[in-house]
Amino acid sequence: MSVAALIGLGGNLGDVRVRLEAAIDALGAVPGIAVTARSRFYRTPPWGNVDQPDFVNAAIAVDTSLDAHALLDAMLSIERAFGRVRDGERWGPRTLDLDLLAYGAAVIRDERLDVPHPRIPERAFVLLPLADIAAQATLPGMGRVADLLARVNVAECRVLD
Ligand code: A4P
Ligand code: MG
Repeated sequence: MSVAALIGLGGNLGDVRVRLEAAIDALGAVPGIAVTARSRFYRTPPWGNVDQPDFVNAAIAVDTSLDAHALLDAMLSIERAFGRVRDGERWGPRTLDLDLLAYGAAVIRDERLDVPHPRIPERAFVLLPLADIAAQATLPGMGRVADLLARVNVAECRVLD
């Protein structure tokens, strides 16, 4: 059985776009993960801790035979492989951040996973790329991506060509 999942990608240190492309390829190479759609790349102002460089963000859709925790493990090992350094600063600069935004229609709240990712509705940097690939998708408990996007400020976000 395969499940359609949505993954957000971001980073703001080094050549982020090249790294995001490579991370998407690496995800697609994992047995049990097939990339089915990818968004454009966006330059976005930092959210949370604003005293850091702009981010590049994107989103992909995958079909996966992995359960949600195994998918998270694959994402975390790709983050590590691409050199993310966790210095404990929440919302601080990072080379690569992969968030599991949605896993089918599942609602998961345990010590390792919060799905749908709880901060999606307040984040233009997630919703803008997500709308490229899943505008009509309904996130459990949150609503339709296009409706959520209409409620956030995207003024300072730019598509990269
Ligand atoms: N975890 C729980 N739920 C999930 C999920 N749905 N997806 C757990 C991924 N991980 C999930 O993650 C810590 C732990 O969260 C994981 O080991 C997993 O078990 P983390 O990535 O180290 O935490 P974090 O990223 O430092 O914190 P947080 O709150 O997840 O930050 P975000 O949400 O990743 O935000 N501004 C712009 N413009 N663009 C960005 O991409 N990103 C951040 C980071 C801040 N500001 C940004 C951006
Ligand atoms: Mg994260």
